Amino acid sequence: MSAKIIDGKAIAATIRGEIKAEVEAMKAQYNKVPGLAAVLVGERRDSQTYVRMKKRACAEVGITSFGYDLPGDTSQEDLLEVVRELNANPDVHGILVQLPLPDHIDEEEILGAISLEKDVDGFHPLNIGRLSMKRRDPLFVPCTPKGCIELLDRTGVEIEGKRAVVLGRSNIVGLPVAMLLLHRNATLTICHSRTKDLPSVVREADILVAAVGRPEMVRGDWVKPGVVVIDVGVNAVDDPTREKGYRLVGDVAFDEVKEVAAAITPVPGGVGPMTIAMLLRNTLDSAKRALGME
Ligand code: NAP
Ligand code: L37
Repeated sequence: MSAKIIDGKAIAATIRGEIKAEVEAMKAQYNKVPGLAAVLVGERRDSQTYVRMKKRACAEVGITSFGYDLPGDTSQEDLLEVVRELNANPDVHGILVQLPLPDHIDEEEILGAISLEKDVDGFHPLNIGRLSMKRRDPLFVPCTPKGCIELLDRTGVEIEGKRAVVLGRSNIVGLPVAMLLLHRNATLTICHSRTKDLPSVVREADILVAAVGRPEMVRGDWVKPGVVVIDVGVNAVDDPTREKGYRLVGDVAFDEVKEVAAAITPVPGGVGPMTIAMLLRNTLDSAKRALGME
């Protein structure tokens, strides 16, 4: 039997529709719309693509976006100054500093300088700290992890009591998504590059979240029948038959795993669009909070 395909693209479009309606209501009632500042440092092609997609998504739902494209040799102090300006700008409700930053930048200091109330990526150390503890509400939850949970919820997948396995422990995906699964009462295993006998650990999963950045690493015979798979990986692999010369694949061998799983997200069209929808959601929530609508 072939798995249900979890259509992240369609679910994200539904969520954008919900956000658009709320933005219109805000405009009608307060004559204000949410604003998002997207700060990009340097010329990484993937980051440029994602920031462009984020700005386009803002426009679609009526959120104003402010783009800051800074050269790769921007100094720590100049970047801090941009963040401080945005903190002080009342039309900006969300500040996104696209990661990764160039090596000479102290990422922790930059993320810590973002006003807590505008930290729509949820990477401020205080928001991360709250995310990691019981009954401490972060003001914002990181977008990709939040999108993974939203996909499970909107697909009707129960999390409580399930064996969840997360592949990867990065600050932006693996670790925060693990925290969210734990808060939802999954029994959690986190795997990483030093994990021994990965396939046997993966085989225990009722819910598998893959965020390793290794194209099609998870094979069909690694997973338990009936598993629900959230594939966060976005990996470009050479493909001369495509116009661009490459195609995107996940961390999971989709064609194999879909024959064993109960449900699976595709790449593209799975988690990626949800990341952007959650950014819009966080920005709207921030603007509502600023207007005292919550
Ligand atoms: P990352 O910072 O490179 O972290 C990768 C994690 O995977 C690390 O914890 C690493 O272990 C682990 N790992 C690497 N190779 C492994 C292996 N062979 N076996 C087991 N674990 C292994 O990556 P990331 O930023 O979390 O991103 C992961 C993937 O998600 C990438 O493909 C990225 O493009 C994608 N992504 C997608 C979205 C989206 O919106 N869809 C958003 C962000 C990222 P160690 O900790 O031991 O090094
Ligand atoms: N919020 N997200 C936030 N902050 C950051 O600092 N790095 C980073 C981040 N990551 C990010 O934006 N990732 C991301 C990855 C994939 C998509 C969007 C965002 C996405 O939409 N991917 C599409 C395919 C895109 C393409 O064709 O190139 C998909 O369907 O998966």
